[in-house]
Amino acid sequence: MEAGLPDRLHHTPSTAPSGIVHLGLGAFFRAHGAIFVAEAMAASGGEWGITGVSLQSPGTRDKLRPQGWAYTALELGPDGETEQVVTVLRDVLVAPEDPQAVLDAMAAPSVRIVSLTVTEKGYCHEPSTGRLNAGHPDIVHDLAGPLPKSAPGFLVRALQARHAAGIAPFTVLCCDNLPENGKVVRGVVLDLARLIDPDLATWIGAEGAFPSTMVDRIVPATTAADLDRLEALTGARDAAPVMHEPFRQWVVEDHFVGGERPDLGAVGVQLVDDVTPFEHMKLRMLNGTHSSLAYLGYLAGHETIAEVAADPVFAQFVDRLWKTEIIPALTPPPGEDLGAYADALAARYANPSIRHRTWQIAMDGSQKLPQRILGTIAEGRAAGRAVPGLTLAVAAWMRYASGTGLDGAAIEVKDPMAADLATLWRDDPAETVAGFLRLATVFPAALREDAGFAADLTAALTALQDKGARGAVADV
Ligand code: CS2
Repeated sequence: MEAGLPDRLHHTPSTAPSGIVHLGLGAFFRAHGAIFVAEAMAASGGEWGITGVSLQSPGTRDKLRPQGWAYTALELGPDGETEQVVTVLRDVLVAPEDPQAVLDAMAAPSVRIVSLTVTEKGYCHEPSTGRLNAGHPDIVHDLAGPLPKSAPGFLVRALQARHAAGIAPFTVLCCDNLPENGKVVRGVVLDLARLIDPDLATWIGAEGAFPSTMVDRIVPATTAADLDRLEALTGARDAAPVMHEPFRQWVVEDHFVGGERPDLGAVGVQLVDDVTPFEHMKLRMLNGTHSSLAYLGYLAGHETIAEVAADPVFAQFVDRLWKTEIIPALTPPPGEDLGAYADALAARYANPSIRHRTWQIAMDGSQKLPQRILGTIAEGRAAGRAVPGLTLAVAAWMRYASGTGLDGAAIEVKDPMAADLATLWRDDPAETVAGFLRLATVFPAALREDAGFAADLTAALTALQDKGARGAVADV
């Protein structure tokens, strides 16, 4: 053990005011955006320390507080591990305990950016349309009083406080895996603001900034075994470290209120005018195959993506998804070669040091499928291109969402629509498919009304039942 290592986890945080408030302080942000911001400050200065906000539970705050908000980020390479201590957090707040403290932090003049990783479901929007779901219980709550629960509620009420105090709005920097994520969050914020105060909505629309971003780094959930391994490696017991792969990418539209942002360009962030082609590439090539491998791999008995990638039947399947079903529907972003991107993804999936559970990726399928898989299927079908692999992945999601695996074992389905989805399973695959295709918040109209798609999905579901997941994958 090196002398002094444990002390690094008893950091004394800076008392300088934060420049960023981050909503949704999960492992992903701590292993991605927070590290980029820390590096940008180290490279070029600026007061960009971060106040993290947990929107649900106090766990992360309670673990990080005794460490002065410092934590270890452990990079898991195929050939070894590298650790660094990240000290960019200045404070952590827990929204349900004190929503006013969160609003006060967001309304502080020093704060120029509010970034978010609140997962797809955190925007309270309808995945198939991108509009605010005004009937969402948290939105109903947020309309009824000034202390919000939802992420859109916090954004609108904090912007309202800034407007009243004559302070410029903050830039809203969405870092979730949604297509045109800046536009989505702008849309829900304006929809909600209009319901509260139309003048506020006009001000936000005119003065605010909602750059879209593409974020990428594989960050599996930290396990108890990780905590022990890290302690053996460093001699320090970190209560809340994060685990991540070496690869990282962040593409950001350079549109910030007053041009105020950390010097992200100095640390490898790609600042672009239009992030859309990068988002499509990443959401469809990475997340689309991640979800496909998660449902099919889980049903085949594979616990992690690395295990799936090591199975030659699945390796060939994912290669086919990229080359024949996904890439043909994409426009390459400037400077990217999609074939090389696919090869790099295959290597990232195969990294044996990353234990990314299929079950973790399978979560929240109803919120993820539209942008990851269903858009590619709809465009492929409209262009007369066969998409049997992605169709099989949708069938696997339906089986997964039924709550019972192909082996008859119960599945713990985590999804905001889990209860509804569980009622859709029938003995007759055609009836199951018909029930799922009525889900207007998940399936775009083009697929709901496509009898050919219903027939292909029914055949895929039948193949899964008859041949098992691995057998059906082998026969695509
Ligand atoms: C994964 C993503 O859990 C999931 O749904 O597909 O978290 C994925 O690992 C990241 O988007 C990679 O950047």
